[in-house]
Amino acid sequence: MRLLVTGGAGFIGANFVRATVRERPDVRVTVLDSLTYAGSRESLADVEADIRLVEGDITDAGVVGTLVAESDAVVHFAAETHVDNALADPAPFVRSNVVGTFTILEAVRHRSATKPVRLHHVSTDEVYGDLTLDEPARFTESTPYNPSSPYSATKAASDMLVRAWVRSYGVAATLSNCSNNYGPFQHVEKFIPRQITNILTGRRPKLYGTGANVRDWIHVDDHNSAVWRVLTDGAVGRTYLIGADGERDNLSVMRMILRLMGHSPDDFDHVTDRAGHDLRYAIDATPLRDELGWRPGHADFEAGLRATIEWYRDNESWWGPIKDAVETAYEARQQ
Ligand code: NAD
Ligand code: TDX
Repeated sequence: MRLLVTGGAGFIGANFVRATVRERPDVRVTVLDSLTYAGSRESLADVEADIRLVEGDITDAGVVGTLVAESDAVVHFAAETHVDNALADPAPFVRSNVVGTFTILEAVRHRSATKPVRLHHVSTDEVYGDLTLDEPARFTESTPYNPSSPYSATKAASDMLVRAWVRSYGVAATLSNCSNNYGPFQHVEKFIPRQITNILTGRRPKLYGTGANVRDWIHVDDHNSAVWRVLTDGAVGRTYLIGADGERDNLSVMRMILRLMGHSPDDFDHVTDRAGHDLRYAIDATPLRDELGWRPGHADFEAGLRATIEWYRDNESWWGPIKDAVETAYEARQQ
């Protein structure tokens, strides 16, 4: 299989590419990534010889058309992904997430007229908006879309484009909406790596608001094994929700990080809350488990978090050069 992976130099994409090279020697991987602040060649350094890395933009119809024409399947991860950045400047989110996905869909549509191309679109549970803290409900594939932030609104728009291209043009696409990922190679702007690297650099961890907000954590390798399962066995046109029953409030995750790193449980600062901060996300992944037989391999969150802390301890050369600039930007927003 010739597989095009957009956003393969980002957090989830790089882990996906590395796992694919490791576990599927029959797959020839091409990565298309514009190497924004969130993309890093170093995340692919030890598989560089096994893949082709093309530095290019998903809104560039020329490069996208050429690469799609050379591929049997496309897994589309590329996006602007940080909610706080979207609140500060939504323009790149509209461009990359909406126009970028449109560009990929058009390339797949045109190529499919002469040769079938399979597309998998990677999306987020944030398209469903949020749940209250005290209800038992979880998101399912029939939960109405109700995005809160500029980020989730652009991801919702991209999902709608994919669904319309399936229905109107017969594009052979699947979609997945996953909960919060954690693991190695995640940018230090995100919650878990930010706190770990704050402690490692002698800064105090930062909690938005009271920390009552709940996220449904999944290890990045479990997200990626589910993406592979959907790509190989999923029904075209279907949406699969990906989650591993990992609901935890932010304060508990903060305290677990502090304990695992040998600090006292109150050794953090409360900072300005995020505007429009979604309260709770929770995924019901029953169809993925029952219909496709998928199971997560990293059900023990504490063990996964401990390994992630070790990874950041051992890989300061990967995150060290960008850490100060990220914290300076947060400080300017009093976060
Ligand atoms: P990331 O920000 O770490 O990486 C995104 C990658 O896309 C980067 O390498 C960046 O250079 C690239 N990119 C951005 N705009 C581009 C463009 N216009 N052209 C080419 N490349 C571009 O993101 P991530 O956390 O790895 O997320 C990957 C995907 O998974 C996204 O679609 C995101 O919405 C989705 N997702 C993420 C999570 C999560 O918890 N991180 C959860 C569910 C879904
Ligand atoms: O310093 C922080 N302190 C804090 O309390 C940061 C950076 C975040 N938070 C809170 C906000 C959220 O409730 O932690 C939670 C997680 O924050 P993020 O890591 O920014 O993730 P989130 O906003 O939940 O979105 C993530 O999961 C869904 C990804 O960034 C998205 O790309 C994905 O779609």
